[in-house]
Amino acid sequence: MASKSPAPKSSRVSARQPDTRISKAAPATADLRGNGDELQQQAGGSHPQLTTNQGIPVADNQNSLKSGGPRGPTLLEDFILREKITHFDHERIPERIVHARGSAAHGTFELTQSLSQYTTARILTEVGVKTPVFTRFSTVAGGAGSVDTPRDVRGFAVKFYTPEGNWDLVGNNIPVFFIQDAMKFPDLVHSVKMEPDRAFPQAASAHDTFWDFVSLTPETMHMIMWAMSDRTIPRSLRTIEGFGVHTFRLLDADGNSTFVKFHWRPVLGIQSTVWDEALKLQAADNDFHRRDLFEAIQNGDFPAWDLAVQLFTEDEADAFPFDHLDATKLIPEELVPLQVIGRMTLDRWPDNFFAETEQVAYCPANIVPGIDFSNDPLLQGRLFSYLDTQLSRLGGPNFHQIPVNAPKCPFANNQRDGHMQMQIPKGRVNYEPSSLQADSPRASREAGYRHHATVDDGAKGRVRPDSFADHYSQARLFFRSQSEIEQAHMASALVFELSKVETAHVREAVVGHLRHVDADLAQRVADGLGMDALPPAPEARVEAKDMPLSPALRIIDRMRDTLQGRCVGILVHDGSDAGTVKALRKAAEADGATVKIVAPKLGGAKLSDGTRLPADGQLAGTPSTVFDAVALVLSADGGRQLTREAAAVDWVRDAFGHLKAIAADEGAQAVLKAGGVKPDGGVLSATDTKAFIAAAKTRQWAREPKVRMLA
Ligand code: HDE
Repeated sequence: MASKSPAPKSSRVSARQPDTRISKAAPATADLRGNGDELQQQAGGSHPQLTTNQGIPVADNQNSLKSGGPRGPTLLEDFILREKITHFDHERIPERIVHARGSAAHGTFELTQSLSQYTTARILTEVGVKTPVFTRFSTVAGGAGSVDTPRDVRGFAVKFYTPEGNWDLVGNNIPVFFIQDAMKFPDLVHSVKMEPDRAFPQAASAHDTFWDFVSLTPETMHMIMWAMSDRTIPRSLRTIEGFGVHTFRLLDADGNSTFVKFHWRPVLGIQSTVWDEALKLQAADNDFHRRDLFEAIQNGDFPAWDLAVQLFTEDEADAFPFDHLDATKLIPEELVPLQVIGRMTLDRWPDNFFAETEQVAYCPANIVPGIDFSNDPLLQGRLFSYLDTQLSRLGGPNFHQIPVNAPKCPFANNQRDGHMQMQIPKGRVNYEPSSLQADSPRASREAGYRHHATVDDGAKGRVRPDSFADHYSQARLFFRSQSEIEQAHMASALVFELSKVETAHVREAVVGHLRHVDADLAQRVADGLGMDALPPAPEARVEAKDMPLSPALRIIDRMRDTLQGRCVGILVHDGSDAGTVKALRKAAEADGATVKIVAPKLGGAKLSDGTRLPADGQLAGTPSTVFDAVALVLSADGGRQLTREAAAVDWVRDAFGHLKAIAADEGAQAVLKAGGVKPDGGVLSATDTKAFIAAAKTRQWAREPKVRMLA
């Protein structure tokens, strides 16, 4: 097209003074040489015409339009360049103030047990129906470009596209929260985000402002116990639990209410990392969790979670020794058992990260008939916040029309216009009541959303109920319910975090609170910090009470011994024994593991039988931190060579330190020795595949005291 246009004046001028360094024959009109066609041969297939956003076909997507020959100035007239750059300039939208970094997937939810006795919600009563879902997992504190494995709470947000509208269950992987009242949320978040004057640390709670806030806000203590547990350093997104956190209501056809708490249980079971491993993963693979979820779905290894509920009446709630409206409290499973009612399976990675994962807008206020809110003051604040933040994040009131946010059932009302209106409403009626148009939408009492007729008759006031005043009993319950090893991890996590706090009085104040939680814990943390004496405990409004312990709150005991969802790395070099590699791979894959080959060069290794085994990862870029168990199959010469390769020595040192099973053959012993690996039940012969597979299904917890000084 452009070549047919007459030569612009400026070009004609420059054509008289051609740039001799490039070509004397520089054409006077737009030049299509080098328009990139020659670069694009490899893709094959048939490609649609590249156009501008106005549909104008583009002839050259490599060169801007210049006047005065190839080295002349670019013309403002170049509407193709301007449109392309302008669009690019606006490609970013504000990231979420919290939960900015996330990964998501499409899937379905299938109800297996009807709750029709308690609710009219079709999503909770129609057994066997597959409801589409979109689920986004996130870290909380870091920015969108931060890493996947900091110590942090994980968001677990599910959008159910039900036939009665979208229901968003916007939860976390921890069943309680830091604060009780929405009024404190901006303070909490400001304190944990990077400090405002220095703009660090990124994606970390280990700094003064966060612990300052904690030390002055005792209601955080229960959540702090969870945050310091291995729950916040998960192995993968596929192995986290999810919780709706707040108490919600289910409503039957007569408007009767039953309280409900929602839980997601990963079918793979819970798995966590150890802290040193989580730290090193930040260097090994920023996208560790995102990549794991992506690869699992691409491989057809679809992650799944059971949805379970805890149901209880108002009378039962009144008898609890805590307030079910307080989001810093959980309801022990031993008190109200969980009932599994369905399963969510994630089976499709989004086609486009921005369009779906970034633009998805969850809102706890998106709720369907038959489910209702409770008076939890944290929940009530959330009902306002999400829509409000999305108005600025997504630029206007029509973001519900973005495909990932739009309901999959018909929706109609008289809301009109606004930025980015994508629909073209027909007719003259955009109001109600109206009598002019037969198909204008009307409300209906039968199908419409009904609220629970809650009666609240107290006085107005900015108050916190007395029933919210016990900040330590459940913190104690959680800590004391953990296994010994988990308690040691928690104490060590507290020591790590507080060691990053520069201000002595903040460290002391936190340890003071810990005395209310558990005297032994406080002492261990004080010792770990090198304190000479225990700081005083602050006055507690309500002293901690001992509650019956809840073993269901542990995770190490509850981890499934399995290779499903786990990855085994095999380190090879030229001369590695082909039979051993083959047998290890076969055994690990038979048990459900993914196997990856690591070699000094990506081209792989020439094995003992002369075959070449390509590597999935180059040794220097594939540390053992990314695997759950490792094997080394090396010839004597290969082993000797790798003792001089720091990446190989670190490979075994870290695998050992991270409590992983290690299989090694004769040739690999030299590397084990160089890495300081001491024989134990988790260090096995590479030819004893059975023993290795058994050990690879779990971590070698008994090894931990030998490799780490835990608090
Ligand atoms: Fe959120 N939260 N939150 N939150 N939250 C947001 O909404 C907020 C809370 C949770 O993958 C924001 O669209 C307030 C508890 C998840 O897109 C914002 C309060 C729980 C996600 C917001 C809370 C959550 C968010 C930021 C206290 C667990 C990510 C961007 C009153 C039950 C959803 C956005 C996704 C996101 C506000 C407390 C979970 C600012 C005011 C408790 C999983 O609206």
